Amino acid sequence: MANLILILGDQLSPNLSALNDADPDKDLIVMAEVRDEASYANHHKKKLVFIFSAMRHFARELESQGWHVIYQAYHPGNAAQSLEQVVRHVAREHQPERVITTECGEWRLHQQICQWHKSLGLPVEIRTDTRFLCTKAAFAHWAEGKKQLRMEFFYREMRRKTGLLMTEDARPEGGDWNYDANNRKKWNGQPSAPPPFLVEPDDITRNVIDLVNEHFPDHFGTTGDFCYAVTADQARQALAHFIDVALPGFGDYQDAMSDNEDWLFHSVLSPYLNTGLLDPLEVCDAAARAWYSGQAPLNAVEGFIRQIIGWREFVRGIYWLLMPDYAHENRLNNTRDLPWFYWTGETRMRCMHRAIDATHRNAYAHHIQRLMVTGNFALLAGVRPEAICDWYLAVYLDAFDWVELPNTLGMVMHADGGYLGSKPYAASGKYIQRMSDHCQNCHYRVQETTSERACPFNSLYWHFLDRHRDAFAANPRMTMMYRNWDRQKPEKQEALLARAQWLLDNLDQL
Ligand code: FAD
Ligand code: DLZ
Repeated sequence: MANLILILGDQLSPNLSALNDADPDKDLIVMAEVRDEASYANHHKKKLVFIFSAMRHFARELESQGWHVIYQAYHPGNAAQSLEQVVRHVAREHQPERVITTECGEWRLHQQICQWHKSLGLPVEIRTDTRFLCTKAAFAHWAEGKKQLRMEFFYREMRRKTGLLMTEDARPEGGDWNYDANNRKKWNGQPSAPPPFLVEPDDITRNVIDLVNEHFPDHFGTTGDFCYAVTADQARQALAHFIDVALPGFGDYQDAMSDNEDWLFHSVLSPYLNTGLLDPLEVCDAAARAWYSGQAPLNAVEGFIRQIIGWREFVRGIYWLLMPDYAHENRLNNTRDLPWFYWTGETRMRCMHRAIDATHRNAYAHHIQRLMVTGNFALLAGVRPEAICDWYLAVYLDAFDWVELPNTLGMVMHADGGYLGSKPYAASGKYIQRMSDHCQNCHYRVQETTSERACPFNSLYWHFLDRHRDAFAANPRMTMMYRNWDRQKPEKQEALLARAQWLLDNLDQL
């Protein structure tokens, strides 16, 4: 036996670097469903089903290509309940020369794997994850010496590097790098929201659903109506479906929210990208082709590609550049616990209820729900970054530390001082009213600020600005907000702060 190749649950790619130069006749692949990985967060039941089922399908595919795969299916009675224990058992039995793996996506696990050579008494080779456009080293090089790291400039580098939406003389197609200003329409029901892409669970998935229901009954969410892709072929069909039916509206309605529609014009491809079922360049190429063939407008295609080669790569770069200290940042000194309704959805705030309810049913909420509803509320309420990060890591199908942490701690909570945005995304109920129809169905009144039925986001927004004056008053992008606050009469300010304080003291009753 030559090498033991460990493939993790989010490394389901045939071109994984750990498989480079491997020999199916000699080398052994190990994959394992283990309690330690399944239980370190309160993972949504659908996330567990998705990862276990996709792992099982991938293992079967490797076997059909002639690989020798040792696969541990989850069982609470398994002797090995961590990846290290599984690798140790297999290594004892098969005596490999070394262990090979691709760098993982979490600091926690990465630190463990870096120590395995000691506990296993074997060399452990950790290879670069080539499924990203920008390696950790390349990002660190780009960041070096810069006063500020801004996604927009990083994104332009990635456009140049990939040639995506670039003219032959190296200029951005259409003349501009970014068409975001066109991407802020409210959705009023027209054009109608495209149907989601659904996959009927096969025997493998049905078995995993039973397993998760039996062994993880207390985890968040439900396994009911599981309809996600679990193979690369199915994920490619999901991509084709998105390009055909949703991409044309993606740009216009990217920031819109609806009281009735869960998915709107979003791609729902992040789980497949993050587990390796889809390759980011393949996805971006498909979108770019849709523009060149006239199937989708430039604001949609550019916006979509920016999310993938811009934001997705940028947050990963930030994560590896700043960990492990990054996870403990709390620059706004927040101390509040997460309100309980994040787990139950039982709140009379309609936008929060709808976002949490969708999350509970689907293990999915789109970006604006995550950023401007559940995220915005946690920011305004001063929730501890660790508490809200744990929630986001648990509840979404696509959640892995490298992408969840910077989005939550950085973009939403501004706990890192501003790597992900030059000002916090704090907003009052007006924003939610402008971008959705939630407020029409809400117990609270978005036009009111200090009454008993006033939308909680309103006074909490002013309270947030007031209590963080020292941190933000000098920020040129926030001058107008502070001017608006200062213009209000002292009695009004007092009433707003009193209402906000009552809300903060009674968060669980909202
Ligand atoms: P679309 O709207 O269709 O976007 C296309 C693709 O762009 C996505 O599939 C995703 O791969 C990428 N993308 C878009 N925005 C981002 C972003 N900000 N960061 C990284 N990639 C992005 N995304 C995750 O993949 N995993 C997470 O754990 C995660 N946690 C988040 C937590 C918070 C608080 C916020 C505000 C955002 C988070 N995001 C996360 C980013 C974004 O919300 C999701 O990528 C997106 O909602 C996934 O749905 P979609 O595939 O339909 O995306
Ligand atoms: C998230 C997750 C879960 C729930 N279960 C497993 C598992 O049983 N086996 C495995 O190899 N990986 C799992 N993962 C993913 C890891 O916890 C971890 O997030 C990623 O491998 C980091 O790259």
